Amino acid sequence: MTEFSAVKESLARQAIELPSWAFGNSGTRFKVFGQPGVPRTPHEKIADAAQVHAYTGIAPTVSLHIPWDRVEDFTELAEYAAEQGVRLGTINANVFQEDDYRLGSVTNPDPAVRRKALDHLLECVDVMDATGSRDLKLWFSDGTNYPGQDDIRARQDRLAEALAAVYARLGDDQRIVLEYKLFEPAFYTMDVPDWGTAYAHCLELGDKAKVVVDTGHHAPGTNIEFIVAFLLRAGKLGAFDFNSRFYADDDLMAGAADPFQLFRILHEVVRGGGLSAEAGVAFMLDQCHNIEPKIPGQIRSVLNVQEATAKALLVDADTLAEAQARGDVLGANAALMDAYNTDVRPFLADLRTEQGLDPDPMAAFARSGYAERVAAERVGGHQAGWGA
Ligand code: LRH
Ligand code: MN
Ligand code: MN
Repeated sequence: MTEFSAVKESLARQAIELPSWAFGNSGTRFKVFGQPGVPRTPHEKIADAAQVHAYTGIAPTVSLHIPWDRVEDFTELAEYAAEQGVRLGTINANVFQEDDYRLGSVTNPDPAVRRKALDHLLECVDVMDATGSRDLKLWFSDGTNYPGQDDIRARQDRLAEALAAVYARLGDDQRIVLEYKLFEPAFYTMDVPDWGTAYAHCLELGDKAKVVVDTGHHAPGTNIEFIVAFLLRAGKLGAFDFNSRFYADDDLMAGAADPFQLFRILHEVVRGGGLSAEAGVAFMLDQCHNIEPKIPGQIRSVLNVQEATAKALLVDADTLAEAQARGDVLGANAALMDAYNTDVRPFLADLRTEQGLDPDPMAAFARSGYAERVAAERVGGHQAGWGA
């Protein structure tokens, strides 16, 4: 078994990006449950995200969603984030919440709607220039509900055209990260339904286009770690949207539904060198906390990803490779399971103490009184913009 001390350095460098929308009220299409103290502004979402970083030490950036987080002055928002001890990260474009997008955004049959959607994507690159963000995350709700509704090929052409226009606008250090999703809101075809489609478009675009793996966006039973291994090997894994699912795109806390799957994914990340800065993989959460308190929900999720990463780093790569080379099926499987079955929580608690953090972030946040304070100060918090 790999020594704990050997994994410390990698863990200390780990960074998990938080979604601003996880801090606002959210729900299903049946009900949004309001919670006391939820943020009313992008600034307040950032202040809440900074709490997660303060107690875990590994969540230094916040991802924005435009227009949910639109402000007059993004440079000022970036400065505010820095004052709170965090940075602004990925910019998520939103071309899925206007009546005009009923039949799609960049793949809409109407050129005027396509132009409007493209203008929004280009505006998001302007935002990135102001915030210093590297990545533009593109997820399209585009698709069709009925056979024959629109021409599948033509929609691919329109998609490729829009992506090329955004790609041409990117600065040298900026990237497109393209997210796929099997279904929803479209139920017959999605225009980017799977990693193969996303990968093909990214290949055509070039080096600054990579694929996003949102763990909730696959058919049940899909081997996500295979996709991760493939994309990393091809240099095309750009980012994760981590969350858990039992049924569809549930957006539950990462590692809650299937911690073993999260471990298997992170094992492939470690195996493929995906934790290194050079790999350029962004590790993000994409979650909504509909019934649980939001800041603790984010802290728990970050800790779940950290635990899975620690276990993945504990895999004895030599023992595993030797067993694989011998064709020792059970030995190889045992090498993996030994690491998964290790309780890393005491080790991570020690690591936090060494870093000057409280060993128990959940308890420390609860003791801090922050939740009570913002509940008293903030009245009329906003829905995150998702669900309902
Ligand atoms: C789509 C998605 C995408 C959106 C987010 C709110 O289901 O995963 O990443 O930006 O949810
Ligand atoms: Mn997502
Ligand atoms: Mn999703």
